[in-house]
Amino acid sequence: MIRAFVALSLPEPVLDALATLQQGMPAPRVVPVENLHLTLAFLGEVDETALEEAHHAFQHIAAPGFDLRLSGLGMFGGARPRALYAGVVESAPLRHLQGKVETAARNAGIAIDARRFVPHVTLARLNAARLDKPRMAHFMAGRMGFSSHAMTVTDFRLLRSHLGPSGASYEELARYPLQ
Ligand code: 3AM
Repeated sequence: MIRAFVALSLPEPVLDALATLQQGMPAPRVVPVENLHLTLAFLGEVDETALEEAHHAFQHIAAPGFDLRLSGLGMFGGARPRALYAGVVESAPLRHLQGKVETAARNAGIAIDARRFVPHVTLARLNAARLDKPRMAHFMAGRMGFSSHAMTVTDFRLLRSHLGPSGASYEELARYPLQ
């Protein structure tokens, strides 16, 4: 079985801005800069045949390239925060592409989470029990105005996730150009 997901990679200037944003973050597990990405669909643990089929479907996705900008900060998990992320400025072409990726994966027999897509770039994973809430609130308040440069999205990627004791490492399996 292969643990895989589909994501957008981020250009160097945006990665630099996110690395700066991560400085001093009161979080136990800050995502290493080489792992920062914008997930379009988490495929989960899939067998090679299903992945091959999904890959074939992704190759046939026709969608235009587009510009995107990251903005603001948010947390997932409600009362039990589990991740801190950079938000994404609302983008119809991003939603269009994400919908196509999700449909292609489903048509290949892969069960995708039915929850509404919330575009984000995870910056740190949190431990709710050990979170210093006042410190985090202060950290976030000072950085809510965060905004990245616009970036041009020209492709999306199929990534394999290797889980290890020191966190995940990602391996690029395929790259799909946009029009
Ligand atoms: O884009 P981020 O980093 O937020 O959290 C995992 C990561 O998302 C997510 O897939 C991305 C690549 O690992 N992920 C992991 N397990 C998941 C699951 N069971 C999941 N997303 C949904 N359901």
